[in-house]
Amino acid sequence: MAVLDILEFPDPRLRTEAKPVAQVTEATRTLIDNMLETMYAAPGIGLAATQVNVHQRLLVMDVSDDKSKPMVFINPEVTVLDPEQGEYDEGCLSVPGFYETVSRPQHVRVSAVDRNGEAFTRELEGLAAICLQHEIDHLNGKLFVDYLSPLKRQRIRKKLEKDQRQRA
Ligand code: QAP
Ligand code: CO
Repeated sequence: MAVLDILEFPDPRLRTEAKPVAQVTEATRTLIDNMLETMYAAPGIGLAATQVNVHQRLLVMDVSDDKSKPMVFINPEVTVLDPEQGEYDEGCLSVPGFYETVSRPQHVRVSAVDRNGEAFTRELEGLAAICLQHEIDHLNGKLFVDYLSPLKRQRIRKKLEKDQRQRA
């Protein structure tokens, strides 16, 4: 297994729309394992393939307290079950050091394919529902900073560009 490099805002590759996974193969499972290792190493609770510069519709999450419940969603499709929105202070491994309040539906149903290529459907609530929607946004080239005011987004961009220049 391997820890992968994570793209950081405002890298334009984060704006790529990911393509559906046509077939779940050994290579897909290796990517999933590497994404889980990358997420746990960070540490984070969710990671989309887009963030590791793989533009396939695939994401991993683990919102359990003891990091014992990895979840994998391939070609996920979400239906909102309760349109009531809740606020949560979201962060993102591609926007390190920043947490801002975002509103999203708190109760969704997701249909997806698992690591064995089997279709499944489940309902998610609370943080899991929020995290899933955040990760699906990545697959559509969208970031949580897109929900903030242009001024806040600009401030975050300037700070991260500076950090990235200092590291280069
Ligand atoms: C997405 O984000 C998420 O800034 C997953 O310095 C987060 O795992 C959805 C992280 C919150 C909903 C609520 C962020 C790690 C991890 C940072 C993450 C950082 C180190 C973010
Ligand atoms: Co993110």
